Amino acid sequence: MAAPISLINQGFETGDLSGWDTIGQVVAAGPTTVVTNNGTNYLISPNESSMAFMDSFGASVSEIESFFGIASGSFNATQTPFGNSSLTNGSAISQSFVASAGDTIDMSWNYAARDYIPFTDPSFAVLIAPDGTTQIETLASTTGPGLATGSDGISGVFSFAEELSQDGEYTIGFAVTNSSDTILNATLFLDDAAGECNPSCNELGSPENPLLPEEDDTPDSFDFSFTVTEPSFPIFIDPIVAVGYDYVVNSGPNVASVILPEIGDGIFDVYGWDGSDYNLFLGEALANIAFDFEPDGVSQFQVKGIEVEEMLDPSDPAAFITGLTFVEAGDVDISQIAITIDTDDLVDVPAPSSLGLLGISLIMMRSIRKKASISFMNK
Ligand SMILES: [Ca+2]
Ligand SMILES: [Ca+2]
Repeated sequence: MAAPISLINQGFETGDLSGWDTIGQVVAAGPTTVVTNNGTNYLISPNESSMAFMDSFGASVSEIESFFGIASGSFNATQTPFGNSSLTNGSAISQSFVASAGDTIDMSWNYAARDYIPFTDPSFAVLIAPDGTTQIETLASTTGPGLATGSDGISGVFSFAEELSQDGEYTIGFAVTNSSDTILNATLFLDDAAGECNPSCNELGSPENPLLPEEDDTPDSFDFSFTVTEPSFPIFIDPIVAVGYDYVVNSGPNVASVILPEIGDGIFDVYGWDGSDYNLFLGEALANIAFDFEPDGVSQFQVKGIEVEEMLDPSDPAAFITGLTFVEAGDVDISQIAITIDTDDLVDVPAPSSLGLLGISLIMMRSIRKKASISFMNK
């Protein structure tokens, strides 16, 4: 049976690092203040009473690679495509465990840089599968890759969560490193779950860390699949901006409420499906306030009323982040389909279109052509 993996001392509540292997500067700690180069203080708090506190010194990067049993140069290889300077020293922690395919592993992390750009000082998650396949993910650094905190920045609490695909012994680990030099060490905090969040808890599906569409998306529809465990807790999804959206649950529980973002005047019109079109006006929704559907929820609805002037360059990756709650728990597959306006008609009522983003670029081309023909006629 697939299940969440429980690591030994996963929450560091023994008050020490028992169950874990470490190299470099790693300790179990209670609430900890990190003072950055510019004098900012970040107070990091554990979940319950203790967490792992990693400082980026005490071992060379090649020693850390040996510690994980991975090839020399593996960490730098994740940074050089971004033009970042070489990694120098740091610390790491790991634990091996036996998993079955389908099991999940989850650790909370929070990164704080003491250094400034261009010193990137990245932090990493490492996951080594039974067949030796090694995943090295950059969690955060001052510049990216990973979450870019900026100089002296902090990431806030994230979850590193993976579904495991193999049977056998895995190793999970984390590392934090300096780049270019060996001073102004970066910090990485680990725990089994988020403690007091500083500056925020960026759980997947939160407004700060919304679910992103699946990679094989068609341009006119953003498709999301996820599991609802707490139906009344909003899950936020983030497609590219448009002027309105249709939301269609392809499978899974009905939507109980929707939370729309602060875009334009922050007032939106919500329409229900009458069996052939979105003709049922359900009411006005205000930004950041949950709009509730009927008790059974709805499997599809439409949001209109995003101002025409908010229709920016379609290549602008501005976001329309939508929060959703559901009537019950379950796996959800939902599409968010862009609505476009034909600006040639100069009407202020959005017209639904299945063309989506493609439609926006076609409309832009058409209006350019129209301008050209007007200037021809004016000659
Ligand atoms: Ca803990
Ligand atoms: Ca540094």
